Amino acid sequence: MTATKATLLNTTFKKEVFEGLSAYPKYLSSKYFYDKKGDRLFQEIMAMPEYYLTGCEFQILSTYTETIGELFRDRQNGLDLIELGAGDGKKTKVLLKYMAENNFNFVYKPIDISENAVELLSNNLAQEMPILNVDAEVGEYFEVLERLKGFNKRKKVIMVLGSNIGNLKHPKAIEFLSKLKDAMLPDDLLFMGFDQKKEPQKILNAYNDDTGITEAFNKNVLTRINRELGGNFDLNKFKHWEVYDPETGTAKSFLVATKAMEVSIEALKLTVNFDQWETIHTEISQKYDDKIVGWLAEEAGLKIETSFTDKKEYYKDYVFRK
Ligand code: AVJ
Repeated sequence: MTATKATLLNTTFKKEVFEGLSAYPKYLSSKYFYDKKGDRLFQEIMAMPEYYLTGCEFQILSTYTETIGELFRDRQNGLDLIELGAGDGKKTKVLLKYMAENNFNFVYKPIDISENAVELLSNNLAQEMPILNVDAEVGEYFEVLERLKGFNKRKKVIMVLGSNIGNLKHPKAIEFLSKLKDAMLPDDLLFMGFDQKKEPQKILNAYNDDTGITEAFNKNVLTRINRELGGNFDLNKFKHWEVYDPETGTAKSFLVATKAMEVSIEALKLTVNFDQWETIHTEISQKYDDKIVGWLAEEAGLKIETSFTDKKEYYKDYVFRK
C-alpha cells in the first residue's frame, strides 16, 4: 500500500469499510450499527414481540436474582462487576438493585462500544440508583480486555448479556473467551448469555420483522457511511435479507442490491460497483446448545459452573470459571 493510501485509511471504521466493500463477496461489520440512531433502533428491536431474547434473559435474571447475586458476592473484599456491551442496562438493573439492597460492596463498570449508550446509562443510573458506585467506559471488546488485566485487586465478575457473543464466528468467540480467561483469576466469574437453537421459524422471525425496524437497523451502517465518510448509498435500492441455517445455528443478515449501481465514498476515494442482486453481508447472530457452549469453553480453557434458563428454554446464561 502506498503512504498516501495508508493515511487515507486512518481510522478503523474507514479501514474496515474500505476492506469490506472492496472484497468479494462484500461485507461490513455489525459493530457499526451502533450510533445514536442505531442504539435507538436496537432498543426498538428489544421491545418487538418477535425479538424474544431480551424477555427471556429478563425472566432469567428476575427469577434467579438471589441465586445469581449470591454467586457473585464476596463478603470480604467486595467485587467489581464489569459488563461488556451494557447497552441500556435494563436487564442488569434487576441484579444491581438486588446487590444494592443487600449490602454488596461493589463497583459497577459498564462498557459499551457506543458512546451514546454509555452516557445515557450513566445518567440514568445516577438518577435511578444514586447510591450505586458506577465507573463507565467506552470501548470495543477486544481492546477493553487488555485493560481488564490491571483490574486484579479483588473479585471480578464479568458479564456479557444479550447473546452479544453471537456476533462472533466460533474461532473469534474462542479468542474472545480465551482473552476473558486470561484476564480472570481463580475466584473470578464470567456470566454470559447464549441464545439457544430452537424452532427455526421463531429465530428467523426475530430478525425479520415486517415493521422494518430490523431492516432500518441493518441499513444504519450505510447511513453512517453516507454521513461520516461522504458516501452516496441510496438506501431504497437495498433490501434486508435474513437466513437461518438450523444445522450450524447461524442467522445471517444481508443487504441485497435490488439494482446495479455505482456508489462513491468520498473519504475513501473509493467507487464501489454493485451488480443487481449483489450482497453485503452485515451480521451473524449465532445460536447455541450445551454442546457448542461446552466446546467453546473447553477450547478457551474455561469451565462451566452452572447455567440458568427461561421457562421455554429459548435462552441460557452460563457461569464460567477459569
Ligand atoms: C445485540 C448482537 C445480540 O444478534 O441478536 C438484533 C443484534 N441484530 N437484531 C443479535 C441484532 C438484529 C443482536 N445482538
